[in-house]
Amino acid sequence: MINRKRVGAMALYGATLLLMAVEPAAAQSGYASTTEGAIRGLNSNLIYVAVPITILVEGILIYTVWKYSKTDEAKPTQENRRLEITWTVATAVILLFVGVASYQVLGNPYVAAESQAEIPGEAAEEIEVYGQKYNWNFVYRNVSVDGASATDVSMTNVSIEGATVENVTDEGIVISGGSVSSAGDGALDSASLVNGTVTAGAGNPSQYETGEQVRFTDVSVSGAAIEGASITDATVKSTNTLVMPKGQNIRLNITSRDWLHAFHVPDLGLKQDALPGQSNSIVTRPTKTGEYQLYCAEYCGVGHSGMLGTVEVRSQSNYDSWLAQTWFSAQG
Ligand SMILES: [Cu+2]
Repeated sequence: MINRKRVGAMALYGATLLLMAVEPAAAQSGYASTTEGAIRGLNSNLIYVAVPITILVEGILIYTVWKYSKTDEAKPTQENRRLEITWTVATAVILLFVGVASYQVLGNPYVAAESQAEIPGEAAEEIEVYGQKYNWNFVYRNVSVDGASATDVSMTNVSIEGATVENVTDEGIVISGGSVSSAGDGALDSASLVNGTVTAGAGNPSQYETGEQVRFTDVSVSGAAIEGASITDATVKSTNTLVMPKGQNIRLNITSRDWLHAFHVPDLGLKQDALPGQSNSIVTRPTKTGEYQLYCAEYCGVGHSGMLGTVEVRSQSNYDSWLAQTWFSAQG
């Protein structure tokens, strides 16, 4: 019943399975994040195992039904120790493969829930995620951006140096050029103002003439275009749109402001409970730019089905300009 060829084939199959188990990273390319790659890679590795087994078992079953369907006198089954040992060992090898492969993915820092483990590559960028009835809020802390541009900027509490007066209107003084710095929270270190309207408060001259070079302190700016902005230690916020840079490790610290929600982005392989009073982390590295659907995956009330969001994965430079534009937009 059992011969050398069969033992050889079994050993080869087992060795292949174990080889695949130790190299799950090979299946990672083409996925939208490292997390999705690890999870779907495991799934396809298990399919490589399951499909041949299914074909083998079904094949034997169909062959047996066909071959013995016309036998009038059925003979009792004889004990076959070698066959029994073969299927026991084969099953053990398969289970070992499933165990090793699964353990590697479950222990992977991009997959493990509550991961505080060291992640490969550079330090992770941290984004706070807040679930609440019925939307998602995101807070990006310690944001530093250099050389960013923004349009339609409104700011208060800024100083402007070396600007030229273009016009004086009822709204304020239209200026061009000049370097801007923030007298407020210090997040804006410097920037060039291309044009904009300023409202000069107390401490500034009351009369301005066209063509005059001016210096303002503590003024409000509206409708300005900004270039070359250097922002440090800023806090940026967004609602229902989570923006992440491609190719960077991101740690999402997920919590809730009221009760149970769950952060779920299937196409990035991300899922984590949002619990009040507790921060659950997941780490990932997006590998493809694009938009991905975010769901709340924990029934949380009448607005649950509408508790949706978008995850935008952008290139690093695109991400930086988004951070700057969003920060400037929040200053007015
Ligand atoms: Cu919810």
